[in-house]
Amino acid sequence: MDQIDDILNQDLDPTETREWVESLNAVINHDGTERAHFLLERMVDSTRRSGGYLPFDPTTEYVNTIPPHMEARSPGNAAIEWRIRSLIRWNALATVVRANRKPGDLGGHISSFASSATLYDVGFNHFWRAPSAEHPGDLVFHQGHSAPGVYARSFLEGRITEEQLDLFRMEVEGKGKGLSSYPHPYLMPDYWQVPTVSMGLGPIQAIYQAQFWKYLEHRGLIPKSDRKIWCFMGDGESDEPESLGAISLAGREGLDNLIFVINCNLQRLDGPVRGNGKIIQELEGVFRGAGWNAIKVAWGSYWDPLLARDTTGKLRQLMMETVDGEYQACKAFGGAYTREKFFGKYPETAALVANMSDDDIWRLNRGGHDPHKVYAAYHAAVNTKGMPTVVLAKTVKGYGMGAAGESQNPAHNQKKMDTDAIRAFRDRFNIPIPDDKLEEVPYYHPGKDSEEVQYMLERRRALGGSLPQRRRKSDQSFTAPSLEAFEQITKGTGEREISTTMALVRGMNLMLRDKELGPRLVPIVADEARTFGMEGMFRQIGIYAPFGQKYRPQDADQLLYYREDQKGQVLQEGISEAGGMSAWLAAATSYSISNVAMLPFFIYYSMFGFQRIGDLCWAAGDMRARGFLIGGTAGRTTLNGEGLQHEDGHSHLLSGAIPNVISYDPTFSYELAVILQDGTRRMMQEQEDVYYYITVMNENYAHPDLPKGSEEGIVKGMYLFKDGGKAKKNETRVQLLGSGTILREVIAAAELLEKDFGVSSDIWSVPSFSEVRREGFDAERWNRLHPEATQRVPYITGLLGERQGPAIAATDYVREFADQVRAFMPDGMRYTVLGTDGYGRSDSRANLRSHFEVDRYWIAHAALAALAKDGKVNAKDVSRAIKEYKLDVDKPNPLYA
Ligand SMILES: Cc1ncc(C[n+]2csc(CCOP(=O)(O)OP(=O)(O)O)c2C)c(N)n1
Ligand SMILES: [Mg+2]
Repeated sequence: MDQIDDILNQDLDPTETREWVESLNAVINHDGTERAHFLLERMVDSTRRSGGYLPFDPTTEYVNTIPPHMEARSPGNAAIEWRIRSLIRWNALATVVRANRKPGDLGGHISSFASSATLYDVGFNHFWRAPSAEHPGDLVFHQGHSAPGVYARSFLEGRITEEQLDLFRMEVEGKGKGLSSYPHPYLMPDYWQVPTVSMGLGPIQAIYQAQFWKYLEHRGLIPKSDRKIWCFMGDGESDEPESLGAISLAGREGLDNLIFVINCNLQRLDGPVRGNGKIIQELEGVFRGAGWNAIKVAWGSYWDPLLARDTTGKLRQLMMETVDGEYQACKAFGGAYTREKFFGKYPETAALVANMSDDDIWRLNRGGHDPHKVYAAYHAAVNTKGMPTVVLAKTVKGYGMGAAGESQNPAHNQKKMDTDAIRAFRDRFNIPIPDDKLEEVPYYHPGKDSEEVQYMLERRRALGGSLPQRRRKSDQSFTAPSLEAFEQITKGTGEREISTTMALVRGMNLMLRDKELGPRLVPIVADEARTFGMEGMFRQIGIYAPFGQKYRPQDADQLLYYREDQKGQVLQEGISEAGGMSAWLAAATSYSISNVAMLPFFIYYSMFGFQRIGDLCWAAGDMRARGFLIGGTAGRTTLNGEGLQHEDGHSHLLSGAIPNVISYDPTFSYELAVILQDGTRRMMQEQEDVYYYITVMNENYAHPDLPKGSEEGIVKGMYLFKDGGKAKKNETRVQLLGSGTILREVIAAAELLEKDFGVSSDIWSVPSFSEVRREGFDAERWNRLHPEATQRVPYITGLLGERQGPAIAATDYVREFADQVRAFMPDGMRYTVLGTDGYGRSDSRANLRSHFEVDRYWIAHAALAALAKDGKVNAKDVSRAIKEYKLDVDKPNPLYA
């Protein structure tokens, strides 16, 4: 940077410089700025060609990007809008302060919204369209901590009652009327559309939403429109890798339906965001470099005359030199301080404010608090073509809170205000609350017929209705294909060996053939389509490319060539699981956000799913996403050669923790078919707000036919795969349970037990230990609450109730996974769980299964050990198994190995 500054700041011949600048000004006046820009680019090109080193300077002066004479003027009534904004500010503050006076330590935030009130108001009053017959509606990602301000607006609009404001953060007591702490569609399904409070998730989702809207347009699923996505975020939030990690995609794909508004109040939770630098400049450089249109809104209108009088350029220089920590101090300490420490630095700048009072200096506002500047920026943003826009608005954290928080380091968590601070706030915003009522901090509503409310309502009517609002169901439902349509994968494969991954791809292909549903499928990959054998889809349905394929692909003469297409159906998101997941989220919530139900499949390495992008998966539940997440190459020992970082033995524990995720670990292709069919029915036909996590494996083996009548059990998560028949008297019997590929080891263990020890088995396939556990606890809870009613029998208890012997479960997941159902084992039935606890490593599947003690021998041995404990066989039999199966009893526990 120093080098750039040196080069740019050296002036060998100021007179010559002035002449050039004058010529340029002449061009600007005569032919406009675009012509001037053209000439400059030509000159830069010419210098470069002569070998000149021209460093790229990604930033511009520290002033507003839009000069005053280019500002679009707001058609609104500025005075009424100020009144409305003040009322909203007051009610937001009252909501939080009152909540904090209640028992329960409810918390809440004032200072984030205090800094962004104008940024929201201008949007609500003039830009954001609700869905209506005329328009599909914009989508706004609100900064999570600004929620009280959004509620306060809805209160004035009459959508939220005073009683509800008093139930802020009291969603249990509120029984459906409470207001959630932050935007949560799960808890307020008619209101919030997107959850944002986990920093970074809003911005990355917004980018992929914008991409997905273009995708829907290109594929002809929605008409082209000028609808926009507005994403608000904090300047501190921009440090999250998710916030900025995908911005180059938006630039590359020219997402002009996307607008970021970054509330640059220069502070985060603990203190300054860039005390020793300037966050706005930094972000400007980053976004411009990524192909965005960056609009800085640093200074409010009161600065315009000063800047106009800054003929020496000293004020601009000072603005550039001053760091954010100092800017923050100016707002904290007031006009006199600012005169001395800021303007006082140079005689020229001191002179500029010599005739102004300290109060006048204090009133020199920041751009983000000036509705005119904000309007102009938004106006430019919505009219920008071919690129996304970021509005970098400079604001004051805790604006209006005075000594109670304004520009103070601890402002973020300030939620209590004493009566003096509240009085000052009331006076500053002119709220008609009498002194004797101040103590209560009452809400203030000017009445439905007041000028303010009428104005607000008229504005919202003109923009299609109130916001936020969320659609619960899409108008169109789809009939899921019947199970017969999946015949190719419900039928056994005979001798042929395939993996469940291949079965899944076949299943998707069968669904793609469905005339109605097929076009709604959205296959999503993060550069792993070949890993999962999906490359056939490249040619067949094409890879989405917003500008089409501009080159002849290297493999063009092959059948399955790499075909990119503007109408492509596959979303290839490159090596970004967060990107793939965000795209999936956009598709999975399209039923709500665009009234176009889609059925996304995101297929990824299971290890890089819930573990790596778990917070997005959690947000997916919050958003009531519907779709399939497919954890490929799953299982700690099934993905054999890849080793510790790749071998997943726990993603099911993570997915199982998300309430509306239905998880399965199927073994056979027919199980997968039943799950796909049922999932499609629930999500696309019944429009249930659930999503599916299915693990599929890359081990090839033969698959049997769908056993008659097993469909219901598969869906419930457990069914009898092989009945050992009616147990004879004195027969030794075990119950063997398993899922995924390890079920095959379980089946083999049953043969060993029969052959070597005369022990017979009933074999249970348990495609979802997680669902079986949920049902079990649900029944148990119900029974506890209804002690005198006929008691419910948990599903698994019922299945195993009449059966004999100890039960042994083995899976390719950690023990906890199969252990989930322990509580529901019939009384007296011993339960042993084998699993793959410990770090994975690379080796053959056989060696890994031996290492983790989940192969047929270890399972047979565990069964005998359990039988011995039950007194059904002797300890000697167990020793014989150890010897015959060559089990190393001294090997370390794989958990610690
Ligand atoms: C992922 C995540 N980490 C931490 C937090 C806790 N947190 C909430 S607000 C905040 C500071 C936000 O600062 P900024 O983004 O600048 O927003 P502002 O309130 O200043 O507008 C933090 C750290 C969070 N919500 N999400
Ligand atoms: Mg901030």
